Amino acid sequence: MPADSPLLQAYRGVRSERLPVWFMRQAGRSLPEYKATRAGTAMLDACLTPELAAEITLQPVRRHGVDAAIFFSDIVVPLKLAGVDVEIAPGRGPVFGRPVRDAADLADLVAHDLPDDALAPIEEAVARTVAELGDVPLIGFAGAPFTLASYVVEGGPSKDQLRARTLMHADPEAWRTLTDFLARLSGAFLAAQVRAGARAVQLFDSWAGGLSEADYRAGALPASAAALAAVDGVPKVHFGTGTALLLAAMRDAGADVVGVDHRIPLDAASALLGGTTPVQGNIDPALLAAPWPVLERHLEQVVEAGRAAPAHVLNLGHGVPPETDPGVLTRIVDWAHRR
Ligand code: 1CP
Repeated sequence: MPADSPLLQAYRGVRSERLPVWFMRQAGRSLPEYKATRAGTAMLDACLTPELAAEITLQPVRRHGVDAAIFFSDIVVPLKLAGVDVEIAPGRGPVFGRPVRDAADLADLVAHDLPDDALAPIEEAVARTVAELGDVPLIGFAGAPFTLASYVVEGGPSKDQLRARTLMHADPEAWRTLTDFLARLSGAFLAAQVRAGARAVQLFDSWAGGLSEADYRAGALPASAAALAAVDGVPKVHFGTGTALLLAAMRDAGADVVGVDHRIPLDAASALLGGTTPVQGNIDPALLAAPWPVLERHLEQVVEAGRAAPAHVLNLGHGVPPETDPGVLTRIVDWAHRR
């Protein structure tokens, strides 16, 4: 039964014989089979074609034998489904046709909504994936409102989310309207994935580390909590980068498990969490390209530090870099499972 899978046990705080492992961005450009499947199809079209999304989700499970699949999609998919003008520019990321720069832009954005059957392609893709996965659990995901807002306000990827952080302080009411809207969409996206068979969810607040704890608690946490509250009955993981000072606040948003990047050892992270919260992470993605003995020493340190937490799911501190040799990922999975 998937209920007994090592991943779901760890997410509930129970250690099993097997150290569960999966990789953020395990589907994607590190895999030749992904590049072949995606050839000639725009990113968001692939996300919205159930056969393609299911196939791409399954590829890293077949190849690496990881303990979880993560649904192949993107954090901006619910916005696209609500009719917002957004595309994913190859090699760049999400780009919005009408960035939110003034009150009229905001009013235009939040007038969008998800039509009743808008999430049908997501549910179909998840159902197809789950039917093929057997005992391996599928993790559903969504973007946290702060990270989504950073793209919506900037119009695309940005280094330091400057415009979003300005808006948060300059016009708290507009900020609240924007993040409430994004929380509704991300919450609906998570709920659709769980309805269709996802056994856990992860909320990605990749850029939350740009906020102080006070700003995080006032300006980001409430909307993230609303998104997480949209699902029930499955473990919830909350992840960001540069979040050493935010780990407890991110747990307080309603998470069962906290994802940790490579900038803080897992024992220190666990101490900040009071020693009671399962953790996920935190292999430094840079070491994937190092010689195996160097990487293996790092893996030993990560797993050793992870013993401080009630349970540990081995993962990277952020996504798989596209140039990664996929053989290294398979080797890490074998290493974790042989322990
Ligand atoms: O395998 C998996 O992990 C599932 C697929 C997945 C996930 C979880 C994709 C596919 N995107 C995401 C989430 C996502 N998208 C996040 C949160 C996770 C993270 O921080 O890595 C973020 C910030 C985005 C936004 C985004 N979409 C970016 C980042 C841009 C930036 O600001 O630096 C990019 C490059 C994309 C496009 C994208 N999404 C996913 C893939 C495989 C790609 C590349 C598309 C391509 O050109 O092939």
